[in-house]
Amino acid sequence: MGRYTITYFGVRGRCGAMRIMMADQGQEWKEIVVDFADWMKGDLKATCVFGQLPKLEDGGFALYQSNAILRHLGRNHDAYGKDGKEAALIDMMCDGVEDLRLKYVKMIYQEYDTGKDVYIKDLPNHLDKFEAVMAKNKTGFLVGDKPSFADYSLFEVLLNHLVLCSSCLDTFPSLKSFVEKMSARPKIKTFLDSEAYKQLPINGNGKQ
Ligand code: 6SG
Repeated sequence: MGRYTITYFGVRGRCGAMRIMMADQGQEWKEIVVDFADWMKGDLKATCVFGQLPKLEDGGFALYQSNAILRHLGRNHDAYGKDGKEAALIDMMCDGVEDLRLKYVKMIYQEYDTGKDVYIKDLPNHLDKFEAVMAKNKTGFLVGDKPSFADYSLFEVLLNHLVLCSSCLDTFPSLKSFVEKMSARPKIKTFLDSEAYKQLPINGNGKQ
């Protein structure tokens, strides 16, 4: 077993990107899967800084908030840019992905039946921003010339959107190529092909 432990529900949810990142960075990690009935007892919730999961343990160090966890992994595994400016741009892109992720989560959990079609129709107005950055950088990554935690977050959110709408990247060649190349990275491919990944639903309410 490696240095990391993830405590989370049995979904991809807010752990999708960090798992892909750990896999690609050659890390092994332990999963503690919490079922909802246990969670409702409240004992674990009471120990969480914001009363929520995921939790990452790095040795004896505990961390909450999925994007803080991605940043921590970025620092640990040299996936946070080569200097302060690159790091700032990576932060900016991660926050941009978070804005899209929040819209997606709201649609999935609150308005799937009534809002899915409108969401898909509006999606190009969000994806085009990432397409422009990816096309401009020309390296196949958002910032610099190797994957940062923001790339893993974008990649994972795009995989989820391809499940929602399989044609959503057809008009975005740089994003399409990004997804193909990330999917083909050997350690990512092995992880995405694993039962451990495939058996987990994307979201906690069964919608996708
Ligand atoms: C839910 O929202 O999975 N954490 C969630 N929910 C439980 O009591 N800003 C932070 C971050 O880390 C957001 C954390 C996030 O980025 S993630 C949490 O802790 C709580 O608040 C989405 C997810 N949902 C699935 C799930 C399984 C058990 C509880 C939530 C399905 C939905 C409700 C019951 C079963 Fe369910």
